[in-house]
Amino acid sequence: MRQRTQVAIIGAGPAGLLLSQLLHCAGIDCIVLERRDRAYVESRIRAGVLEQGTVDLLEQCGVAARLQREGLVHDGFRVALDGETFRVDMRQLTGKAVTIYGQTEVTHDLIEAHVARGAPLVFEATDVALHGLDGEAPYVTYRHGGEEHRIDCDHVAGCDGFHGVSRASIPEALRTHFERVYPFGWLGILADVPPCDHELIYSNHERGFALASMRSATRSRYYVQVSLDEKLEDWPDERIWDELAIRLGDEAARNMVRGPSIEKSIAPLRSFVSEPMRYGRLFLAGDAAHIVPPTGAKGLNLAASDVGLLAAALIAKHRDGQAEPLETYSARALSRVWKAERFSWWFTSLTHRFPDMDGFARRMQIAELDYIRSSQAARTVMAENYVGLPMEMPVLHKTPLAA
Ligand code: RFL
Ligand code: PHB
Repeated sequence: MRQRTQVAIIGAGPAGLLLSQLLHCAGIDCIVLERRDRAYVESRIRAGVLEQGTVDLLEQCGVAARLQREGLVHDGFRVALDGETFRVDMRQLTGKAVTIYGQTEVTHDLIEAHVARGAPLVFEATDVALHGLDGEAPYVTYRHGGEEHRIDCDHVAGCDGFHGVSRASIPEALRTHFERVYPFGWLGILADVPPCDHELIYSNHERGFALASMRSATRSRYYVQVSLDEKLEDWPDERIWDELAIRLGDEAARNMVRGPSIEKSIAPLRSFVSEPMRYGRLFLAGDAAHIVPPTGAKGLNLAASDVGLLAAALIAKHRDGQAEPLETYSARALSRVWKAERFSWWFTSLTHRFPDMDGFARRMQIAELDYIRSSQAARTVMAENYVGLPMEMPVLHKTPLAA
């Protein structure tokens, strides 16, 4: 079957789904192709912290009703050093806050919005291949339901994550990769128990990093740093709770409610950027172009900020005939990406135990944490990055001309 659309979007993660929803609101046609089935896409447990800019984008395209009802607004977070905590008051330091709302919920709401408007969203699209990206008439081929399909389009948005086909479609000689692979991972546990604190706790402990997070008032998400050779089967729930109780400190341990895990997994940590984020008529957004370690809660938010920029640029081109925003998309996106990479790398380095860490390196961490605790200027820098640097918002509707 052969189809035509303005923008072919590869990947139905948060980046692809949000882009499609924003373009739809601006009256631009697109088709989303996703390799997995809907249940799989909706069940991946990942991010939990939304910057205000991400919430604004979701609001702008009409998918924030449940988020407004159920999201938890957090004005601050805690940082612990060997069990002693201090608070970073984001609201007081920056006037902004973050919203706790799971990536699974964001994805679910976006898919529901697509289904409700009968938008073209193809799950289980296999063998997706991109063609003619450096010319005037790009097209995408894929298999679905045992048939070959072809979509002719004006632009392709590569929103297919780190392992997708989009970045790999850019000739190797034209892309440069920058990478740090960390010598540890995060073991995450999700449980239907109330959180141990009303805010998140990021803990630097002699035994390694730990994080107390949540999805709601009755669902908790915790992480402990583990070495890369650890096996999930060596971490029964009780061992994780015991380790959390040690690393998060006495107060958190006292308030921690233990319960059976409903999800448990180990994720490696990586910093990665591929430059540029454009090749001809292909534009990359989200994890397809960059990865951050989860410490700064930036991955999903960076995907959203790329998409805000890309939507604005595609709207400028398709609706107003302006080419310049698309021409400069990669450079503008990368300038924000690198700042989030820097923050995520810094926060990871400050809070984790590195295998080669000597007494000097440990004391540097302690001194820096103590400095942040005692300096409002330092806490302001941290809070400003955590709540998110400014994002560009696309204008979805033309302002009516004054009568
Ligand atoms: P995704 O979510 O990986 O979606 C890409 C989609 O593309 C599909 N795909 C293909 N489709 C068609 N053809 C192909 N050839 C395809 N190849 C792949 C995939 O099936 C998938 O559906 O990328 P996207 O949309 O860019 O979104 C990025 C975010 O998912 C990611 O950055 C965050 O989850 C990172 N992250 C966090 N980010 C935050 O902002 N705050 C957090 O608190 C946070 N915590 C986390 C995280 C990531 C984690 N893990 C597991 C990596 C915590 C963890 C543990
Ligand atoms: C989460 O709740 O999954 C979460 C929260 C904050 C982070 C990373 C992950 O920095």
